[in-house]
Amino acid sequence: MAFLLQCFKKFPVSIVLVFFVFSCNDDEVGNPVDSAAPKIEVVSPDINATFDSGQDINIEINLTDESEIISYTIKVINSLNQEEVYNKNVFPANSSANESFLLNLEVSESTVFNIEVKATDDYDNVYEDIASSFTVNRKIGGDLSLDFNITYQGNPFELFKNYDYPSGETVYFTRLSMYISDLKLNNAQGTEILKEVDFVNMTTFLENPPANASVYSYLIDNVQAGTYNNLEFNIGLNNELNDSDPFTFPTTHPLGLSSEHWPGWESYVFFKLEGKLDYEADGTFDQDIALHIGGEDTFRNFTTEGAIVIEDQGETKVNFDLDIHKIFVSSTGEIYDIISNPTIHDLDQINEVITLADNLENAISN
Ligand SMILES: [Ca+2]
Ligand SMILES: [Ca+2]
Repeated sequence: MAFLLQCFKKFPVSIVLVFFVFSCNDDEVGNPVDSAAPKIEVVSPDINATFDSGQDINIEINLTDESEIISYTIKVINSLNQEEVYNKNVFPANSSANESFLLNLEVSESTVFNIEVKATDDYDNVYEDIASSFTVNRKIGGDLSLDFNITYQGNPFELFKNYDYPSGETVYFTRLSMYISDLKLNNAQGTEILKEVDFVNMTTFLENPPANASVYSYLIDNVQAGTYNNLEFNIGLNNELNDSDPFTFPTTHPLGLSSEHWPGWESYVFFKLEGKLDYEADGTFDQDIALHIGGEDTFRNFTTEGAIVIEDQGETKVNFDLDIHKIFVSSTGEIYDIISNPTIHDLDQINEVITLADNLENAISN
């Protein structure tokens, strides 16, 4: 109002009116004729409707106002982790609007989703609320946990802890990571593919594992219930996956991790065990260790024995032992020469890589 009074003081009325029409926003002066916020009607789904994971959900919302809706935002938010699964902002400049879209949501536990709407009319009246909610139930099936009990000569394995190397040196380790691929369950009816490829980095877990045992659990949700003859996976990538170019994948994809790819070998690094070596076991660590496995045909297949039963809504564990010490000693007792080949970084070390891959195969048992 002070601004308007200024207008009247300075200019003749006719000029002020023209000035007023072009420069003074109509919702800032006089008495608003509209004091009600826009009205929101969620046509679909019904309030508190329930859906199955992976089922199409049709969402339809009508917005109306006695004047004009200048903007609205519709968000659908996962109430458990606050993730926005839908977010749209519109400037309709109309007294009504309709928003209709399809969502397909997959969840591993029963989850409430909130439809949050904010709508503003041209008198600055605002509707901002949860307009409706619905629930998505978890998929039918069970959880499968691959539990790797990681040891060094029978003791729980952890990083930054000194161990005796089989030829008398002292070692400690700083990193353990691997690719797994073609993870599947087999039975007479066929094959249930659980994971084509994944990058499993155990490093953080092994820096500070539980005191009693270093059991790393790799969890797969929503596995089709049934009785399976065995579970199968590779450590490393089959040759076809290994021909991938990391730069053609997003960095969130396991094959998009360029730091896990060796351009010189045209291969991903299937397995990384890194640390330090103390030659004389005198307390001073002298040499970096980087035992990397990769290259064509150096992936290794693991197949479990005994039936695996997946119960709907249940959790099934499959136990593996991984003895790190066995990576350095072959099944015939030959010790890996860590003094000559503490790091793998050259194409002419393929024999050492194959030795390590074979030893790794022998180090994992089910
Ligand atoms: Ca209104
Ligand atoms: Ca030393």
